[in-house]
Amino acid sequence: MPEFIGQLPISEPAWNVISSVQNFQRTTQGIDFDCGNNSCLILSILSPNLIRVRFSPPGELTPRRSWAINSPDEEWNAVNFDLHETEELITIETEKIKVCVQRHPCRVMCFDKSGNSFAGDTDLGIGWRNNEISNWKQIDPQERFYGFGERTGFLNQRGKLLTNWTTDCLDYTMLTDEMYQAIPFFMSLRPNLGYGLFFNTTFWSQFDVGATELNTLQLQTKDSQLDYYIIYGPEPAKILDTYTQLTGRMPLPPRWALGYHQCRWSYSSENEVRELVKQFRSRKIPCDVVHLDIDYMQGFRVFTWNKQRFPNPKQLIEELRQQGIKVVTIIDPGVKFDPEADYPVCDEGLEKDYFIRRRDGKVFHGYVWPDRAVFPDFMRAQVRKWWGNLQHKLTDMGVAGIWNDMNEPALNDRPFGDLEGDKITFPMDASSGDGEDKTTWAETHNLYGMNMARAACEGLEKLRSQHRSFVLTRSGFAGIQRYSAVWTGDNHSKWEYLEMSLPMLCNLGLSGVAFVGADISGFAGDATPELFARWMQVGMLYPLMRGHSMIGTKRHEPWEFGQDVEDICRKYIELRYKLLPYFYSLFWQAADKGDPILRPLVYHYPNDVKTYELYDQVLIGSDLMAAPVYRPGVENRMVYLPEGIWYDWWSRKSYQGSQYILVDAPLETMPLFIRGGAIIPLISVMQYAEELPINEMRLLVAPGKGKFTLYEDDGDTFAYRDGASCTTQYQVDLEESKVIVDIGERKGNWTPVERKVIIEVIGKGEQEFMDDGKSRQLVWQ
Ligand code: MIG
Repeated sequence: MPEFIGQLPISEPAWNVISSVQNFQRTTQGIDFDCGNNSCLILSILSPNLIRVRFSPPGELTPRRSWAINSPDEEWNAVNFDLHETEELITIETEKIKVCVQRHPCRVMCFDKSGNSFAGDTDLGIGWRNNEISNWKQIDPQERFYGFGERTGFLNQRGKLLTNWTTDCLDYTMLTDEMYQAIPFFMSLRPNLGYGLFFNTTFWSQFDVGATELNTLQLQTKDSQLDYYIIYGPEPAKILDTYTQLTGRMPLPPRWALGYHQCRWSYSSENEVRELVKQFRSRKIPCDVVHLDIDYMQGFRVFTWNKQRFPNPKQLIEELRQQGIKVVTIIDPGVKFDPEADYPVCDEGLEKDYFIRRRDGKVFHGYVWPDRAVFPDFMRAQVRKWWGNLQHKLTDMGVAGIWNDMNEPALNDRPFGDLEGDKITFPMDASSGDGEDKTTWAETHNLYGMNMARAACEGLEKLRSQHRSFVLTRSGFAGIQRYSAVWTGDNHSKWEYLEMSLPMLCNLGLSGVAFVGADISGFAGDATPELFARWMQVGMLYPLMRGHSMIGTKRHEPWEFGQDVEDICRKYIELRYKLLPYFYSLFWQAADKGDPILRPLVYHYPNDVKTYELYDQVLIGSDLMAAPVYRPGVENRMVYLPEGIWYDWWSRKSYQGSQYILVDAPLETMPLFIRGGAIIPLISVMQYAEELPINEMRLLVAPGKGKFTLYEDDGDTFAYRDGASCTTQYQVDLEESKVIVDIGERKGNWTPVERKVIIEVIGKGEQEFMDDGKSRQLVWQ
C-alpha cells in the first residue's frame, strides 16, 4: 500500500507494563528475576558477548521453541560473570560487557567496558496486551541499523518500520515491508560500538527502528513471551561470528555453484536447452549451470517430467554433463490435487496424511500453478524426509540442484488468472507440525520456506551422497543459511533495481546469509543493452551469479544485445572465473565464521562514518572493492576510498585512501580497486569451474600489510568434512620500499595438483616457484 495513504488510526488497548524486581536468584547460566504477579525476567549469559533475555508476563507459559537456533543454551560453555548489587541495580559483568537490571521499575541496560550504553530499555520497558508483547529500547543519535534479512531501499534501515512475515512480495519497491525472507536480526553500529540483536520469535514480529519515535526502537511480536539475544561486537565480524554460532552457518557449496548460472522462465524443451548451451560454448562465455523453470514438469506436477518437452532428461543431462553443465530444477510446494489421475505424489501424500489440514480436519486447498493444490506440512520430520526423497525423480536423471520457489507460501483462493482471486496463507488456527513441534501456523508461517529448503537439502545429501548439491530458496527465516542459498525474487529490468540489489544483498549478508544473489538483468520487463551490460558487471560481484528473466520478456542471454554487450558480458563472467579461488576461499570463510562474501564497506571500516550510508560501493571479501555504475548514460563516478592505499584494478594506478576520487567508467569498465596489503589468487579462464586442473595460480599482491588464507579441497565431495582440505596463509609486509611476501606451509590433508605459483607484486614485478607446500619468503627490493 502506498505509504502516504497510511493506516487509519484505530484505538488499541493500553499496554500492561512490567513492574519491579521483587527478588532474584542466581542460576547456572544467569539470573532469574521475580517481577511480581508470576511474571519473570530471565537473563542467561551464554558467552562473554552473548546474553539471552526472556520475559514472561503473568499467566501460563507456552513452551519455547525456536527452530532458528542451532546452538541451544545448554551447548554454550559456562561463563564467568560477576554480580554486584546495590539499592537500585543488579549488575552482571562479563569479560566484555556489563548488563544492569534496574529494580524499580524493572529495566535492562547494557554497557561496554568504556561505559557506553547500548540496547537499554526506555521508560516504557516491557509491555504486553492481548496477543502481543513489546520492548522499547533507546537509540543513540549516532546509531545506524543494518541486516533485518532481506530489505529494500538502501543500507541503513534506521527510521523504518520493518515487519518479519514471509510474503510473496512480487513487484517489491522501496516501500515494501514484508519480504520473501523474514530474519528478525539486526546489527547496530556507531563508532567504537556495535551490537546485534536477534529477536527469537517465529510469530509475526516487527521492529520499529525510530519510525514512530525518533530515538526509540520497539521490538514487537505476537508471541506470548519476549525472547531476544544481545550480541556485543564491537566489530561487525564478531557480531556475525556469534550470530552464526547461534543460528548456524552455510555448508560449503560445490565449487561449480560459484560459476555463472543461466536461467529463464522457461527453457522449456530439450532442444532449447541444447541450443542454449551450444551458444555459451561456441561463443566462449563461461557457464556452469542451467536452471529449468516450471515448464519442465507435466502440467506443473512436482517431481514429474513433461514427456513432450523433455522426453529423455537423463540423456540430455548426461550430454550437458559432458560439456561441463549442471542442471538445477525448480520445485514448488503446491502439489496438484489430482486424486483421479495416477499421480503418486498426491496419492501418497493424501494416504499418509502429509498435507496441511484446516482446523475442521479437512485437507486444505489453495491454487497455484498446477491449479488446485495441497501443501505438505514441512514442519514434520517425516514429511521432510518423504519430500527430500521424492527428489530422486530428478536426481536419478542427473539433476544436481534444487530451486525452491513459492514457499512463503504463495497461493491464491481461486485459480491463477481469476481476477476475483486473493492471495491467502495457510489457516492461522490450523495445526502445523507434530510431537513437540505441534502448534499452529500463526507460529510457523515464517518457517515454511526454511523447512522446505531443509527437506531439499537433507534429501539431496542422501540421494547424492558422493557430491555436494546446490539448493536455492526464495523464502526463509533466521538460520536459512544452514540449508540453502537465497535469491531476491522478482525484481525488474530497471536501473532502480540494479541499484537496490547491492544494499539488499549486503543486508542479507549482514543477517548471516552469505550465499545470495539477485536476478541479473532483472526478472520482469525488458533490459536495454546498456542496463544488461552494467548488470552483468554488478552480477559478477553477487555470491550467486545467476541471470534470469520472466516468461514473455525479451530474451536475456548475454548475446542478445549486440556484439559490444556480449563482449562486456564475457569480460566480466571471465573475471568471475579468474577469481574463483578467491571466491571459494570467501565461501569457506562464510562456512567457517559466518562472514558475508559480499560486504558493505561499513563491515571493515565500522569507525569511519563515511561508510555508514555508503550503499553503492561494495567489498568482495576484504580486499577487492567495486564501485559499479547503476545509472544510464553515466561514464564516470565518484568513489570513496577508505583509509590506506588503493590500486585501480585495470590501470594498477595507486591512490591514497580517506578521500573521494572521480574515476572513468565507460560502458566496458566497472571501477574496481585492490586494497593495499591484498593478496588475491587468480587462475586462467575456464569455460566451467572444473574444466581443467589448476596448474598455474597467480597471486596478485598490492604493496602494503595484509594476510590472506587460501582454502582448497576437491570442490565436489564431502571429503573435506573428514579433513580432506588445505589452507595456505600468505602474508605481505612492507619495509620502506621493500615488499616481503611470506608463504606459509600448506596445512591440512588435501594436496592440490602440481602447479606453478606466480607472485605478482604491483609495481615491482613477478617471481615464481613450483608449489611444494613448503613455506618460503620472497622479497622485492
Ligand atoms: O508465479 O516459476 O520468483 O523466479 O521464474 C511466478 C516461475 C512463479 C516466481 C519466481 C520466478 C520464477 C517464477 N515464479
